[in-house]
Amino acid sequence: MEPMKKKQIKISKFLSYVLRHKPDAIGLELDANGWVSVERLIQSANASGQTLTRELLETVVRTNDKKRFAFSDDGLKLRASQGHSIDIELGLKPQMPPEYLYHGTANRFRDSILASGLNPGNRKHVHLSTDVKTATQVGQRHGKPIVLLVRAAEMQGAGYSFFLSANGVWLTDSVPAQYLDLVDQKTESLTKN
Ligand code: HQG
Repeated sequence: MEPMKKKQIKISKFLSYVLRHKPDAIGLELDANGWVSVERLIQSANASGQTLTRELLETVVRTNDKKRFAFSDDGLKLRASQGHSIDIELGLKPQMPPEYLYHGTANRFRDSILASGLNPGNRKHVHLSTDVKTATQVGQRHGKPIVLLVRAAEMQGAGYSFFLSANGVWLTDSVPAQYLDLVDQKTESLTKN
């Protein structure tokens, strides 16, 4: 990989850590909606040993493969668009989800999930994708991937809320097992839960 790309990935990981999980690791505090001042972020990053300039930050935000971070409209603040473990309020309005959404996970979690549903773990929300391919990539991060289909529109009809993050990830608080089906990835057919 080119050194420049490597540097950008390192900064993206640094930003994910600070903006989603541990701002206090570099002496920062997020506001109630997860924003941090760009100026203070740059200062704190440099003080903690992570070289960061406004230009580098703009490049990382603009070229990020999953568009993980977003500037405020005035350009003065930055936040992660989803994936937080700390208690912030993204302020998203509930939206009608597509009929089906997908969740990629590891095969070893299958029995537990089919018995007790999807819970957000350390994060604020369960993360869902609009397609099987993306879900498979998410699942691969944890081991041998499997994909679950979430009957999202049915769930929404039963009173559950869904939110669409600024970078296209669907979020919900939890998914009861009754709304899940296993996707057989060879045939992409469904195996009834
Ligand atoms: C699992 C990445 C056992 C769940 C991705 C998942 C995503 C259960 C793990 C974003 C369970 C939590 C989030 C249950 C859920 N029993 N295991 N009842 N309920 N789990 O990393 O969705 O690159 O917190 O299946 O693309 O994998 O970081 O969540 O495997 O959008 O931007 O508990 O992170 O984006 O793992 O990933 P995670 P996730 P970034």
